[in-house]
Amino acid sequence: MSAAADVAARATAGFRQRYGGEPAGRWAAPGRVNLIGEHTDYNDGFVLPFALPLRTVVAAAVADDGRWSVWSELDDEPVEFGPAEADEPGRVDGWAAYVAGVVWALRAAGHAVPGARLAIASDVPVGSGLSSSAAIEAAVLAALVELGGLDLPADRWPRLAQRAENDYVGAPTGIMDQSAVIRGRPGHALFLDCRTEAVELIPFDLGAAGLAVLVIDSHAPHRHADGEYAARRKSCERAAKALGVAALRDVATGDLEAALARLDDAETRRRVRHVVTEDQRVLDTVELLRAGRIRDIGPLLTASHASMRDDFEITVPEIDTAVEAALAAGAYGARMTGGGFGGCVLALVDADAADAVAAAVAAAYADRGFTAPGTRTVLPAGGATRLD
Ligand code: GAF
Repeated sequence: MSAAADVAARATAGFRQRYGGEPAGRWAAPGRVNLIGEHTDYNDGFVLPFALPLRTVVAAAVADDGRWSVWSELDDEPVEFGPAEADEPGRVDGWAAYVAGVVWALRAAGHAVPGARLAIASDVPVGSGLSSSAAIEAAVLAALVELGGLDLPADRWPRLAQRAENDYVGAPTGIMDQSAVIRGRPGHALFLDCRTEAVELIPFDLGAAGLAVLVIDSHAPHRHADGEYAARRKSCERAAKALGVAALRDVATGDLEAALARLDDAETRRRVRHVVTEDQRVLDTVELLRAGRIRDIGPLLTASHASMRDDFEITVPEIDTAVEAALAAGAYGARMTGGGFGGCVLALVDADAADAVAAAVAAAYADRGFTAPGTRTVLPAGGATRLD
């Protein structure tokens, strides 16, 4: 059985075991990596993520009592909640908060959400920075929209799922992850303008170019990731205010030096420099990909990493070690992907060199006494969908 079929079978088996009977359908949403454009989304800037072939599957059916019951492989017993808990952000916590958050966001937008029984299985690793939470949000959203016959076109799902995360769960994230896992398409990276939500699918045919993206899970524990993320976001918002712009996206690359000269503390200058240069690197990467020059994006990926390490200060030793080892082993470029303080690194490599690069990273980890990394090659996959 393929990995995708296996996770779907696990969701169905979970449904039958917990609730009895058959689900009305199964809906899936993937994890994501971000090729480039980190911490630019909440600055109204540009990102270039793609959906992963790792998926979360929800097997679901309407519940006539108007309540929600949700089981996942992460727990033995289902979590249950009704409209009262769903309408009060924070009342449901843990992984089930992402489900309650979607119910809340739908109801807050005026939709008549049907009660439902849901069973969730997933191949998206939790805590690796591959957006396991956005995958849950998107799969549950797809299920509830269809079960309830709700009038909600898919291009409005990312903002709604983001509200679930921001306002119900309480994580001040941007719109990248939800967009990637909903709007991603096979063979393409998703070039997203986070201000307008305009999307362009950029062909990213690694196989035809003899290339691979190696995703290296640093297995580094997330250290204070939530607080540090919120602090970075606040710092960017303060800087935008000080510069008299709506968001840092409005600082043009050519105006960066003048803008930096107007800021009086060095840390804020570093934060602003990261965001403004990172937006430009996304645009440059898109230009190269449009021209079919995939290998040439390598230096931009590596420059993005240096900017996250030195200016945004969101990397950790395990992450920097993975990047350095991958580059030393011949990767065209490598960078941390996601919010930071752990999570994954991606490296652009020749397909036939992927194993050697993975082995070099593992050896560097062993030398430094780090927990062994996880490695896998990935291709861009499709976004949230109904399976059957
Ligand atoms: C996390 C957030 F959820 C995204 O919105 C984004 O800000 C990312 O970190 C950093 O680019 O994944």
